[in-house]
Amino acid sequence: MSAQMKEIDVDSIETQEWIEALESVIENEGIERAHFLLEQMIDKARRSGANLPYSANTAYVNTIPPHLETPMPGDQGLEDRIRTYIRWNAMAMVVKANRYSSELGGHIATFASAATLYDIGYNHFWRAPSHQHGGDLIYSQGHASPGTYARAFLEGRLSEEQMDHFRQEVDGKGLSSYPHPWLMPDFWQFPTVSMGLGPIMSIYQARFMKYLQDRGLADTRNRKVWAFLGDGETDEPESLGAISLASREKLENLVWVVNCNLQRLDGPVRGNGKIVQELEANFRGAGWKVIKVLWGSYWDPLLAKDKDGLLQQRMMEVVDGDMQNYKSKDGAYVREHFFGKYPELKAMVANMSDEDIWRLNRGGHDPYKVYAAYKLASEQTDRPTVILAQTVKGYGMGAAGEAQNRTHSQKKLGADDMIAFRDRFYIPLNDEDAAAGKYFKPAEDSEEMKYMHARRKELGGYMPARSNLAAPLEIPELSIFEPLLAGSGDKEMSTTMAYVRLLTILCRDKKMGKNVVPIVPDEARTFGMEGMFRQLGIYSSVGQLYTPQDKSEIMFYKEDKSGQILEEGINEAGSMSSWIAAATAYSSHGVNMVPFYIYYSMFGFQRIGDLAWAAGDMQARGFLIGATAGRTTLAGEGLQHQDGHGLIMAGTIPNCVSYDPTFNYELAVIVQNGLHRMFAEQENVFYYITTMNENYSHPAMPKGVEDDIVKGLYLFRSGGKKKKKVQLMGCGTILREVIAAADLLEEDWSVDSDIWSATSFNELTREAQAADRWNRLHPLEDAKTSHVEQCLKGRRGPVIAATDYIRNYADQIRKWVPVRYEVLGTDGFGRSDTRQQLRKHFEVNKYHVVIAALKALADEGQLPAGKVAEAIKKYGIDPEKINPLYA
Ligand SMILES: Cc1ncc(C[n+]2csc(CCOP(=O)(O)OP(=O)(O)O)c2C)c(N)n1
Ligand SMILES: [Mg+2]
Repeated sequence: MSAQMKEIDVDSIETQEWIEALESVIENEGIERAHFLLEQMIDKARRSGANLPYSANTAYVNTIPPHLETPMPGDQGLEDRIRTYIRWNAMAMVVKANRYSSELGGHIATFASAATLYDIGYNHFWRAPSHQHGGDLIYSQGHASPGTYARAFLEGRLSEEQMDHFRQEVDGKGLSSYPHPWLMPDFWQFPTVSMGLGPIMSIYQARFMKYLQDRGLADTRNRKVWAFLGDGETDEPESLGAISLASREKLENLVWVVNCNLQRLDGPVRGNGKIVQELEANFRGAGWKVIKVLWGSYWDPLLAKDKDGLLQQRMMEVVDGDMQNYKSKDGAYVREHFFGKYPELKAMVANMSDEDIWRLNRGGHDPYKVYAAYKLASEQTDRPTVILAQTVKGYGMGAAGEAQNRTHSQKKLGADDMIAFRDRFYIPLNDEDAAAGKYFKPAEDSEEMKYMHARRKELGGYMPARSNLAAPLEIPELSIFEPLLAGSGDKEMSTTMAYVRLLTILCRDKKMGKNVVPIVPDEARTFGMEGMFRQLGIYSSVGQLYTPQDKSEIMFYKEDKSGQILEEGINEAGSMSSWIAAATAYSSHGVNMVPFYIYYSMFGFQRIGDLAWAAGDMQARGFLIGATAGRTTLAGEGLQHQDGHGLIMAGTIPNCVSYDPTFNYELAVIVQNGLHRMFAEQENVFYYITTMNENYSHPAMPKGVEDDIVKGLYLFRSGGKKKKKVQLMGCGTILREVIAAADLLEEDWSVDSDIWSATSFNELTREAQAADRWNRLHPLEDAKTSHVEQCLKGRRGPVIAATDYIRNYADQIRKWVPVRYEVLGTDGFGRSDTRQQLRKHFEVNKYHVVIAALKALADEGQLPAGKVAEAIKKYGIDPEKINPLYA
C-alpha cells in the first residue's frame, strides 16, 4: 500500500482482513471468481448510493502476472542470437546507405526498440499463406523496414547486393525505403509509413475479412491481422478514430502492438505524463482487451517483494520524460533518481550492483513477456487486443542514440559506435569488419539458420510476401447495360441515377454480381440507392436484431448477415479503408472483389487523399464514384460541398484513371471498360468517375464512339459548313451548356460548331504526354500524334472548352490543341444558389461559351470585336462583374 493510502486508512486491521479474504479467493477459486466478487461489491456500493469514481486504468504493471504467463516454447538461446544478427544487419544497412550517400539513410532506433516484438511474431505466431491456412496479415511500422529486410536477408530471400542498395530504387536492384507494394510487389503488402493509415486500414481489413467469411466468398477463419504502431503515431486521428468499430464488431482477429518507446521524432511522446496509461484508458473504454507489457522478468523479484506497493507507486508516479532519461544514463543514475526517491526502495536494491540495476529491462525487450502477451492476444474470442509494450528507443545503440531525443533520425555511426554495438550484442565480427558494417550471416548449416528456417516452415513459409494469384473475373458485355445505352427518351435523369441502375444490373449478374461491394458513407438516400437496401441487404455481422421502422415498405432498411452493402456511417476515412481492403482482396485473400464506393465528391480526395495515394501504392482495383460533382451542379449546398477540383486531384495519382461523363451511355462504356481492365486483364489501375445530380434526358449512344469515350474525347455532333466555325468541348453537365451554346452561335451569329464530349481531360493529357515523351526519345522515327491532335486534325476554327471544374482541368491539353484554345471553368469558392445563377456567376453558362467563341474568332480576325461587345450586351452580361476567383 502506498504511503498516501496508509495515511487515509482508518482501520488497518479491517483492511487487512478484507485483503486476506480476497487473497484466499484468488488462491482457492481463481482470479475470475475474485473479479466477479469485486464487481458485485462495486455494484452493491453503487446501488447503495456510493458515488465511486470510475477509473479506466489499472496499475502500472504488466497485465499478465508472472504466474499466469504461458511458458515460451522453442530455444531462447538460439532466438536471442538470431535477433542480435538481425539487429546488426538492420543497423549496418542503414549506416552503409548513409555512407554511400548522405542523401540516403534510414532509421535505426525504431527497429532497435521493436526487434523483439517482431521476432516473437515471426518465430511463433504469424502464419504465411499455405494449404492449411490463409495467412495472417502484418501491418508493420513503416520506418522499421530495415528490420524486416535484415530478417529476409538471413532467410536468404534478399541478397547482399540488395541490402547494399537500400533506398536506391531507381536502377531496379534496391530495396524500398519503406513498405511500398508498388515498388516491391512480391514483398510488401501494406504501405504504412504515412502514420495513422496502417492502423485504420488494419481495422477495416479485419472487418472486411468477416464480411468475406459471412458472405461465403473466402475462408478467413483463424486468420489474424496484426498491426504495429508507434506510440507517437497514436496521436494521428486516423489511428484511434475507428477503434470502437473494432470492439463493436468483436474483431477478435485483430491485434495491435503499440511500441511504447515513449519517444517520437522530436522528443518524448508524453514527457509530462504516461502514454501507456492514456492509451490503456482509451482502449479499455472502447472495449478492447488491453495487455500491458511494461516490465521485463528482471523486475519480477522486486515486484514480488513490493508488499506495500511502494515500488508500484513509484512506477506510476514517474513520468515518461524521466523514464526515457533513465535509459539514456546508467545504473547509478537510476539507483539515485528512481529508487532513491524513497529510502525503502533504495534499500530494496541495496544489494544490487549498478549493472544489475541497468539490466532491469523493459517488457517489450523481454521475449518471455512478449510471448505471453501474444499468446493471450491470439486466444481472444470476442474482442480485439492491443498490446502496449514498453521499450527503449534506440535500444542497444548506447552513446550513439539510446533513449536520446535525437535518436530517431540517427544514421551516422562511426567506427567506435559500430564496435560498441558489436560488443553489446556479441556479433562475431572483427573490429575492421564491424567498423565497415559488414553484414553477418551464420553458415547455412548452423543451428541458428536451421532453427530460423524450421520456425518459418512450421508457420507456412516466409513473410512478408505479396501474392497476385486471384482468378480473373468473367466480365459481362457492354450490352448488359442496354437501358443506359438506349437513351432515356423523355425521361430526365441524373448520371447518379444511372449509376444506381448500372450497379443494380451488375449485382444481378450471375457470374460476377456477388463480387461487387457497394460502399456508402451514410449517403445512400442522397444518391437514390435506398432500393438496394432491401435487394442486397446491408452487411451486419449480427443480422438485424430489431424490427426496422419501415419494415412494411418495399425498400425497408434491411440489415443482414449476408448483406452485400457496406454502410459505413459518416466516415469517409473508414469507407475508404473498406474500399481499399476490398480493392486489394485479390492479393490479400485471393479473390477479385469489385468495390464501388460512392460519396460526395467534395469529401473524396481532399478529405482522404492520403488513403487514396496509399491505395495506388497497394495497386487497388475498384471504382470510386464522386457523386454530386461539379461546382455549379450541386446547387443550394455552397462552398464546402461544391467540388470543382476533385478531378485534378485524381489526376495526381499515377494509376488512378478518371472520367467526367455527361451521358448514361458514356458512364456505361467507362465502367464496362474499367471492369475489363481491372478484373479480366487485372491491370493495376483504379477508377475515379464523377456523377451528377442534375436531371436531363440522355441520348442513345451514337455508333462507334466507344473507343474514343475511353480515350477521353469523341465527336458528339458534327457542325455545318458555314464560313465561320468553332470547335466546342465540354464534359459533365457543362457539356449541355456547350450544346446549347452551339445552337445560339448558329442562330444568333451564324457560326457553326463541332461539339466534342471530353470524357477525360486527364486521360487525354497522359496519353499526349506519353506520345511527346516517346517522340523526344525516338527523334529518328515517325512521330506519334496524340488523340487530341488526331481528333482536331482538319477541323476548322478555334477551340473553346468549358467544364464545371477549375480551369487547370481542361487547360492541361493546351499544348496539343493546334489552334487558339479558350478555357472556361469554375475557379473560386462555391456558394449556394440555383444552377442557373451559379453558372452565371462562374461564367460557364451557354452565353459565356458563346462570348468566348466570338472573342476567339475576333482575335483571329474573323469577326470585328464590336460583335463580341454586342453579344455581351445582348445576353445581359455585366462586364464589370467581379471575377469569381476572388468573389
Ligand atoms: C503522417 C506522417 N506524419 C509524419 C511522419 C514523419 N515521421 C516518421 S517517423 C515519426 C516519429 C514516429 O514516432 P513513433 O510513432 O513513436 O514511432 P517510433 O519510431 O518511436 O517507434 C515521424 C513524425 C510520417 N511518416 N507520417
Ligand atoms: Mg515512439
